[in-house]
Amino acid sequence: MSSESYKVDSNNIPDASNLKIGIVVSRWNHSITDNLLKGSIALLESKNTAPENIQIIYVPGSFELVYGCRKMQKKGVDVVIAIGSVIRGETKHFDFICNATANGIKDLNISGNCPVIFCVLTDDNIQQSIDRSGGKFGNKGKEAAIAAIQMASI
Ligand code: DLZ
Repeated sequence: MSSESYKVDSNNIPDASNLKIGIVVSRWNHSITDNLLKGSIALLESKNTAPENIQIIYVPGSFELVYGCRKMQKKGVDVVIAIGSVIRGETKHFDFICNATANGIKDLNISGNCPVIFCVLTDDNIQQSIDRSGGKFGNKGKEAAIAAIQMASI
């Protein structure tokens, strides 16, 4: 049985013209994270977020997203989106990076002053990442931006 994804009614996403959004982007697998970033920005702008209200920080890899997001939470934004792409290799590095990043971002949601959205692809191969960053399974950056608007509007 496949999982039941949550379908968003795009007419039902709140207006985002008053929101300040922080986006932290990992440079590792940058062709993927660039497309995720483009998806997020396009969605935010379609909901009227002004470009000057979108702050972007780049970090070297997904492991550094937690620190970058913690910095971003202190910049007075309403919500932070963490964008990364981890692709499984031959060693356990994948598991360490994924676990540390997910747990770190979870901790920021508990202790920080604004929500942090988890837009980190954790794929077995590059094709899965391409499919989810503007390919046949859509753009998870866009979905993350929708989640960001919803969380900031709570
Ligand atoms: C080292 C590493 C590896 C092997 N793979 C990835 C990856 O697939 N995606 C990613 O975002 N980062 C990777 N990194 C880099 C780590 O996230 C981190 O930047 C370094 O270990 C330095 O702390």
